[in-house]
Amino acid sequence: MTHEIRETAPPNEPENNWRQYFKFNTDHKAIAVQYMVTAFIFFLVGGLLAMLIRAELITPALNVVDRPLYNGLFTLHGTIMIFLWIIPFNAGISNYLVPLMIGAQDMAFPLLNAISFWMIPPGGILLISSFLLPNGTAQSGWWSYPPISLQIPPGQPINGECLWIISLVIIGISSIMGAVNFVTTIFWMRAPGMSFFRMPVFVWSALSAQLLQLINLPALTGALILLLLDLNFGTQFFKPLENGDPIIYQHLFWFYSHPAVYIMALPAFGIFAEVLPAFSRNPLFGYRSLAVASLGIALVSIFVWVHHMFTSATPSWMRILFMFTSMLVAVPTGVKAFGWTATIWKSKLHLETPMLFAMGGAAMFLLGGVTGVMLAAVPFDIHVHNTYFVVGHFHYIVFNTITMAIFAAIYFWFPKITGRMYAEGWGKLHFWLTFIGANLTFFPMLPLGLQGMVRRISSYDPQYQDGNVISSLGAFLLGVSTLPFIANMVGSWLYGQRAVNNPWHATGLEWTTTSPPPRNNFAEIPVVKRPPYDYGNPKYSVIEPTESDEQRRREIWER
Ligand code: HEM
Ligand SMILES: [Cu+2]
Repeated sequence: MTHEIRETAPPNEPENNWRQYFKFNTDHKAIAVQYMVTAFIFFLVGGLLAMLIRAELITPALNVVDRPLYNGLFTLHGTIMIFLWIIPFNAGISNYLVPLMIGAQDMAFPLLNAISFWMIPPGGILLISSFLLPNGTAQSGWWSYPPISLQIPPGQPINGECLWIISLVIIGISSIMGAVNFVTTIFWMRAPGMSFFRMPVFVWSALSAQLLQLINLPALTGALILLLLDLNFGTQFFKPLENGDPIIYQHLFWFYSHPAVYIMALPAFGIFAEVLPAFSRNPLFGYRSLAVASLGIALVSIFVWVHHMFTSATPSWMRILFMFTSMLVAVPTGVKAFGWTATIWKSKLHLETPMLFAMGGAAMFLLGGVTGVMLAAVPFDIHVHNTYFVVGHFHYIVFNTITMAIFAAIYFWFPKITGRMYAEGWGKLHFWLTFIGANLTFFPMLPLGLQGMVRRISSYDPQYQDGNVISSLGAFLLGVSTLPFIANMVGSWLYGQRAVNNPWHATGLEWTTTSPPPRNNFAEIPVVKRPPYDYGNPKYSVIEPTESDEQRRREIWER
């Protein structure tokens, strides 16, 4: 695909516009960039911790860090990647796209939006600073199960565990406020003619994910506050020796944290649904089913959390019930995967960087999903629970699928966000390093887990060394892969060629406005006359707006 180049800056490009990103700003587009860049910085920190973990695991013996520090490394790695990378990045990309895609001028509550963002950096810095405490950071994994989380590190009122809890509560409140904003925006801010079944699938996915935040996140935030009371204020909600019940914590934790898995994955599915049609120049196959499947996945995912607790003395009726519901998620998920495949089937593919990342991510989701269904089977899970098989499974999802989708999104909307083109060669280099690195890192974990290597250990039996060496080398390659990405992003934003409004010839309202869009997104409120993804369908361009569309447009303009 070739794209035309614009010679001069679009008229709306503010002078020195980088300054807007360092200020308290209520423009959803600036907030979006703030979220995404902040999340990426946390991704680099989380990645650094991962490389330390992999450096320790390259040999069976304990030789790089001591055990408490190793515990801290994997605890903060997981926490950062989930709560400071994927979730805030999704808040960022959704912030950018949702108002543009539904033809709104901003989010429903711009001030609340800015406040939600500004809670993330202090939350994250607080978390990371806990490494500096005398007894170190939290050590009980990203689940923070009691009683372990109440035992180490012990002692003084300000300890790693306490900072971990406080920072997660801050981030949690930010996400709940964000969810209120997204749901309200999608329900009430759509442009004339933008009915629910004209919304792009990305908007459906964002809606489903944010509904889950709204329904499930309060359970975790509440549980964490109880945990803090147990830790520092002498209550015994979760202390087994004092009639507390640690299993209740597990339920509250997974009641949020399984849906969290889909809060992370749904926007990625939405990204695939935008990128795959654009680069195969085909309408999205089964648009309505894919849109509704987002809600279906969200709904079922509320009822599967006990599959993380099959070995927590869970009664057998409960195991069977949750085994069934967990397998049920595969149905709407399968609808999605089928839709993506059928979209690109037999079409002429344009293999630019966003498409490579989308196809790579969607393909690797196959392995992530299939290993998930395997784990949902109780007899299988009992054998591999707490082994590297689980670590392999969820990394095929969180890295190989979701992080790949995030990169697809960054490249795809980079011209829109910055008004400049990225460098294609560097993008492709980034893709291949990432794709190869990701598989080298995470594939060996599946056989290692099946052979019995347990997770969260810093030294292991020498029989597992070969797989671990491959995995560690892959992880270092992933570290290297971010270098061309960063160089490309910074260099292209500063010196890249100017981008036209719609460099990919994509459909979707965001491509009808300038790159970057003006403060209120559109020169005039659009009236939507066509379904999304009408690639190559001339029929729709002749429908004229009706009288009531015009009326509604005037109302919005005057408000
Ligand atoms: C779609 C995106 C998915 C994501 C992001 C995801 C993510 C995760 C994560 C993070 C864990 C690890 C929890 C932990 O032990 O620390 C996990 C475990 C698990 N996943 Fe998935 N998963 C996905 C899909 C699935 C599917 C489709 C199923 C089943 C139908 C599934 C079933 C399981 C099970 C049973 C476990 C627990 C294994 C154990 O701890 O023994 N997952 N998943
Ligand atoms: Cu789960």
